Amino acid sequence: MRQTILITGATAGFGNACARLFARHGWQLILVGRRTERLQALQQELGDTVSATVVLDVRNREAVFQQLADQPPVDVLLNNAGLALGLEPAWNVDISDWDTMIDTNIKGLTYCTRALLPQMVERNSGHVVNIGSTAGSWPYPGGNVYGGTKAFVEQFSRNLRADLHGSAVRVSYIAPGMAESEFSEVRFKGDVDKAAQVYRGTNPLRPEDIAETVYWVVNRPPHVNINAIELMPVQQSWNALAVHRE
Ligand code: NDP
Ligand code: 8X3
Repeated sequence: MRQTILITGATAGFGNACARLFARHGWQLILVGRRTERLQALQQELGDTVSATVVLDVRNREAVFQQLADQPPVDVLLNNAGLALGLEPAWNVDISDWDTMIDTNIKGLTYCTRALLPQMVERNSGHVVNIGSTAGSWPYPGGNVYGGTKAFVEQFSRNLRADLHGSAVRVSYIAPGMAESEFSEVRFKGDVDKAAQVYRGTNPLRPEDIAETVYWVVNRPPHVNINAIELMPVQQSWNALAVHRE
């Protein structure tokens, strides 16, 4: 029987690349996102590998529980929907940007997990894959709440595993570094020139690289749980700790 993956944030970037890759491998897809026309276009392109498209804002708790409860059991939940907003220092940020990141990256991800986990536990089968970020482990100026939300995702993933101890349900955390997608356009609120500067002169990760990683993680034998993976473009690494001198 064909396996089913539910992908949040399927309308762009990593989620879109995952939809295409899993479709190529014969999986059934349930595609979630806010942009109806993009979901419809993807469904048209991928044909009957798409079992359903769900127009859903993951921040809306009631809608998440209502709409995901209507879906058939899934083998994989890919919690990918998320965003960064702004790169301002903490004392300058627009507080509503912090709310949006917390509501999406933390609360939305927990709602989707809570909505789908019971059927996985009941069937003693399933896999939750959470997309975090290197920003969850490695701080940078302006990363403030975005990095904080991704640190939450990592620790939440580990704690889920603790809750699921003794069951066959798997949980994995994937932390990509710099990847070219709509991410920076969203972060800089539509400023495409500023977004392009992020990737200028580099060979960043592509959404397809993340899709390959997700596909590998969920296709390990059932007795193997990949706890966490961090990946970066070769051109990205760390800098020395900052020291301010008088
Ligand atoms: P994109 O901006 O290209 O895609 C983000 C996706 O999330 C879109 O499909 C968007 O769909 C969806 N989304 C955003 N908010 C909501 C919401 N409230 N409800 C439902 N869906 C939502 O970014 P990426 O593909 O790059 O990012 C995917 C994930 O990877 C994010 O969690 C991001 O934080 C993380 N990440 C990105 C990195 C990068 O450098 N690009 C690196 C590390 C992690 P729609 O607008 O239609 O709702
Ligand atoms: C996205 C990667 O470095 O822009 O999570 O935070 S970074």
